[in-house]
Amino acid sequence: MKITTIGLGYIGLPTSILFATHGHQVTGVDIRPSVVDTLNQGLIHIEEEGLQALYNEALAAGNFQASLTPTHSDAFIIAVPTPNNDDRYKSCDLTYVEAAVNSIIPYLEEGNLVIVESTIAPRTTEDIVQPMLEQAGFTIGKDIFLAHCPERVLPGNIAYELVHNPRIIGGVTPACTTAAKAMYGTVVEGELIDSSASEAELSKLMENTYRDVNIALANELAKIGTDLHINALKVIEMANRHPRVNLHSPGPGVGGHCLAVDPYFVAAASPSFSPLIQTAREINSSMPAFVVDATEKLMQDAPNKKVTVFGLTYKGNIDDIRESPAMDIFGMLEFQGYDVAAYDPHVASAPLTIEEACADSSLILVLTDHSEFTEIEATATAHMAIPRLLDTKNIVKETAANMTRMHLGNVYEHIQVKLLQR
Ligand code: SAJ
Repeated sequence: MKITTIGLGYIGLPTSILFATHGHQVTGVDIRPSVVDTLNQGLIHIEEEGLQALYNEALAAGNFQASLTPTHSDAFIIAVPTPNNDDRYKSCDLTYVEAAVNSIIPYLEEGNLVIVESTIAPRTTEDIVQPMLEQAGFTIGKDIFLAHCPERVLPGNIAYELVHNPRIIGGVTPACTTAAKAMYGTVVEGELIDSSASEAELSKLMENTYRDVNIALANELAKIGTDLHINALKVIEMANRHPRVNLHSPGPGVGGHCLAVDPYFVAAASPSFSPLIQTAREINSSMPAFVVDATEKLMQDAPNKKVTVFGLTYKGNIDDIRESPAMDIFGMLEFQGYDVAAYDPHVASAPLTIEEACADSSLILVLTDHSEFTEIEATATAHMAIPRLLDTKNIVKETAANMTRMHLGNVYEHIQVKLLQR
């Protein structure tokens, strides 16, 4: 098949490469000339394990080219970003999706398949994209086939998960589902699940909302434990030994471009019926302030204002700092006048060595669960003003013997003033 992908980001590029390595002729379109140039020089512009090798394969087969404009194709896949609008409920900003749809309309021909892969608010395919195509003169399900097929991959493992995860195929009509299934069936080995576009949209959003709500429950428990002087981490560990309980882990907040974004799309689409989702977002968004509050109370007895942050990314073992609560905490502490040093072996813009970051520090704040933080060498922390550490991700297992180790389950033991007002 001839396939055009609109948007060559974290999802669009791996998806394009996948189809290109399975014998399809793919044109990848992006509005950024630098991305198109880099790709046409044989290099990928995102960091993703194993993807360059697959790209080399696609190029060797002569099956991929990057371009600034679409071309006539059998199928069009839209994989552009959908940020939050700056409105009351942070609704889904469809600017890029609409621009992408408009950009392909001049190239559409009878029999073509249009897939929206971007994460979108519920009902968007039927209420917004379908009318745009109909206005251009096409009958959906007859001369053009339209479906929403959300991806569900985990950054860092995209190449594998694109192939093996079950995939929801949400056609606007049954004929649309059949057409989309035929295309994905050429590359996906996981189950292809028949669905409608609206069900597919809401399912994708609720998968991330499920996780966000559960993390909020764990974060609320950490606050309750701090208030009542009960070790919440111990409570979670014990509760999870019940065969049907799976409490998640508290932390400094929820980051990334999925969990911290998608639940708002549901809430904005149905604000009166989503109080739980909205509250979960509020709880998770309040965690950076909670950690900063704990830090300020711990620092009341410090001889200086130096705090060391371990980890800036939104989760462990990746280099992505988008929507990262660690970055929020870093900024909030600087704003409060602290001298903040960051150590993150995964982030190029954090150049300090661990020794430099820890020198004269009165507190280490562990904000990301990078595996490097499991063991913290005694030599790295030998020159701290006060050897102590607040591990918000409960990842640290070994430190210098004189290090005071705190986590979100027991930080109350180390704070004189009450952390939370009842
Ligand atoms: N986190 C906690 N406590 C926990 C688990 C996670 O605080 O118990 C935090 C993490 O530190 C991080 C955030 O939540 O800040 C999100 O991390 P994540 O690994 O749960 O999710 P993402 O955003 O990297 O990827 C998610 C995945 N969705 C689900 O697991 C339901 C992925 O499968 C989706 O493809 C992706 O969102 C997406 O693109 O939607």
